[in-house]
Amino acid sequence: MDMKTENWPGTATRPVGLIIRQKDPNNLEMPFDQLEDFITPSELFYIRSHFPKPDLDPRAYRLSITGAVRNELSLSYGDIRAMPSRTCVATLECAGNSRVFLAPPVPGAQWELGAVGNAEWTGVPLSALLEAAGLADDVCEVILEGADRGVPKEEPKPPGPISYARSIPRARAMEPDVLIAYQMNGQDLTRDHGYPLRAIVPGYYGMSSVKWLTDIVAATQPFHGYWQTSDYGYWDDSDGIPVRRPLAEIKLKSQIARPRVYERLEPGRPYTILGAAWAGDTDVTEI
Ligand SMILES: Nc1nc2c(c(=O)[nH]1)N[C@H]1C(S)=C(S)[C@@H](COP(=O)(O)O)O[C@H]1N2
Ligand SMILES: [Mo]
Repeated sequence: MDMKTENWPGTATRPVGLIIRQKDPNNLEMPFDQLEDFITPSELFYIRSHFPKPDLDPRAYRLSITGAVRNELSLSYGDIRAMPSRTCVATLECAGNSRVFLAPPVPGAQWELGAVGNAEWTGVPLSALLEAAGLADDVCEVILEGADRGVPKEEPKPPGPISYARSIPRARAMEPDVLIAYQMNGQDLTRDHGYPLRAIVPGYYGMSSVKWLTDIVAATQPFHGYWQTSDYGYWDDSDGIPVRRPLAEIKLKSQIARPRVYERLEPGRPYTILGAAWAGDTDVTEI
């Protein structure tokens, strides 16, 4: 990758900060033309929150593991920090990334290219907690629930406030890189990114990486919560009769960061095009 600044004279060489799509709750996107490295600096990492961010006191905080388990657990922040940790790099992309380019227009936050980022996450593998709790044989999904609450906007919507929650399949939950994370790029999570603890589900769109995680529930039936039916769901008609399914794996995608929109290139001068490509469960082998 060629990062020489003379290739992009109109672009600030320093990060200019996140682009505001919505304030309170914070929905901020990375100016994707500022792409520099494989790892997105935390201050340029997009923020996607459905409700105002909760202010959780790590001393009072508990993470509970309930549902179809042999031993229910209630862990403190200190308990989690004392467990063996794992660090892995994972891309988060909001399923609504690039929505602004859709024709006809689709309602929702009008993200351009920047609702995506790649960070190094540190935490405890979710599988370690599930093994300690002992999943019942018939558990099919694990529900991850956050502390943030509100009434969502899209129909059909619930009659009152609900907390943000998503489920992931049991097999995915047991994968070693699925983390209950407390650090992002070597620093404790900021409140916008889920302090004190969040899930990181590599390979899945960002909606599964539940922030401000307070409850893990082992379920013996598929979970049909709001964020996998009304929102972050799609119609799958591959079997003839369309059914509503939750979005899951990130699709293969590539984006060009530079040249930026309206950037003028000088004729006859070599120019290195810079961009990024990623995929959920498959590898990007060639661009
Ligand atoms: N509790 C909670 N977790 C959440 C959300 C939320 O609104 N509340 N938003 C989800 C969505 S849609 C995305 S794309 C990612 C964004 O993570 P980030 O804000 O750290 O970039 O968080 C997910 N986790
Ligand atoms: Mo998202």
